[in-house]
Amino acid sequence: MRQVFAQRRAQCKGHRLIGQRVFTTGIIGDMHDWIDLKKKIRDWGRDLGFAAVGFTGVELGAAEAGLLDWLAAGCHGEMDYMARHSTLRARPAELVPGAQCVITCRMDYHPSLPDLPRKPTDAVISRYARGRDYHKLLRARLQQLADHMISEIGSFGYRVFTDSAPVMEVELAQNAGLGWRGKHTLLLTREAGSWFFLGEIFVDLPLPTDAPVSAHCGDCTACLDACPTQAFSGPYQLDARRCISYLTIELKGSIPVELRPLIGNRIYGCDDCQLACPWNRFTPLTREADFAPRHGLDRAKLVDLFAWSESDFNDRLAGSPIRRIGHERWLRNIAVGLGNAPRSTEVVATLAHRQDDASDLVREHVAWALRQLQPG
Ligand code: B12
Ligand code: SF4
Repeated sequence: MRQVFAQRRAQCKGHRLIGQRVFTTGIIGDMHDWIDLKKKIRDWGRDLGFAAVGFTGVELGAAEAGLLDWLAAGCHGEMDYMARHSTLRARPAELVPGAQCVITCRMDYHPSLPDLPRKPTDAVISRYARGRDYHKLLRARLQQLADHMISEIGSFGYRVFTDSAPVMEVELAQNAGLGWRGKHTLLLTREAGSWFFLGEIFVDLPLPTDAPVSAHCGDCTACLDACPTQAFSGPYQLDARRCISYLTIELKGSIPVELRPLIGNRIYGCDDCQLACPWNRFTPLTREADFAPRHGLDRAKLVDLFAWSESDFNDRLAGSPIRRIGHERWLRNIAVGLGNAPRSTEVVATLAHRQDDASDLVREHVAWALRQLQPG
């Protein structure tokens, strides 16, 4: 096989340098070789923990108009990185010149432990963030998949991504037949709902592409109806500025006062639209031990997490995606949760302990929470 692909590469029309890697273009190959390679990539992908692997071209068509409309309406809020490379995001061939195919991979993260019933004084952290940061894990696995390909066919041009570059991951995965887009905008599959991450390898190989699958949402609007902050302006249209995931993770400053009561006890991300989706009732559990909840993050109490010092936060959340928001925003989010909890001596005393915090942001949210808890 290596020899066959070496001959193919000898037929190359040109090459281009991307990072440290030579990107070859115009490889002419026998379709059977590519089909055979594609099957092997799927098998290696499965062995590496990817529940599904799909192949698509580099054209995103109408997605660019959808993205530009979304940005023009300001739905990205403070996520400047979304606006920064807007057209590049919708044009994979410009992001990685020479790329001919995108190999898109799904890794399931649904935790193996069932969720305990949560009280309003408990902290709710979204499922994807309770274990190890998926960015590093997925990236390493995608690299391993690329390494398998190199051992099989020799060097070729590629780049791996997961949530790390201007890439429209859901759109690519949808085009590659990994699932259909739910009305909550996430990718959905019959067998795994939406509890998974996506990652890609852009390659300069003319691998045959897969066909998209049909959508199976029908008239259901459970995800749209379940959103605590009414963040959907319609099916497939999310105003991120109202989404709890944005408010607790991406937003750096003060959380809009009118949205605070709607956030409840969700202190990092939000799973409600996914929890409401009927397709998520039958999802397989993750095979990755690294995604298992750490430090009891699936059952922690707000008052306990609010007591963490900055060094507790940094030590306990080393390797967790939560660490990137920093201790200040962590306290901001928990203060909102405490302000939404039922009044009790413990909750008031816990908040009062931080009413003179060095951070303006924390002080302001603590003062709001204490006002919320005033009797009468
Ligand atoms: C920015 C971002 C966010 C933002 C905005 C989310 C959003 N929906 O745009 C915020 C911070 C809110 C967010 C939240 C979450 N995110 Co996020 N996020 C991203 C990111 C970085 C970019 C998404 C993007 O391009 N948005 C821009 C808008 C324009 O895109 P869009 O919604 O896809 O818009 C299209 C549709 O509206 C469509 N459209 C318009 N009208 C119509 C009509 C029809 C009929 C159809 C079919 C389509 C359609 O056209 C638009 C353009 O194509 C991706 C990673 C990546 N690089 O792709 C992860 C990603 C989408 N997020 C992910 C996750 C897990 C989440 C959360 C579940 C995390 C959590 N538990 O808190 C929540 C879910 C919230 C939700 N319902 O979307 C996963 C989703 C995996 C999956 N199963 O799909 C991704 C892919 C990250 C990853 N690598 O795994 N996220
Ligand atoms: S993640 Fe939560 S807040 Fe965001 S759209 Fe879904 S249900 Fe609404």
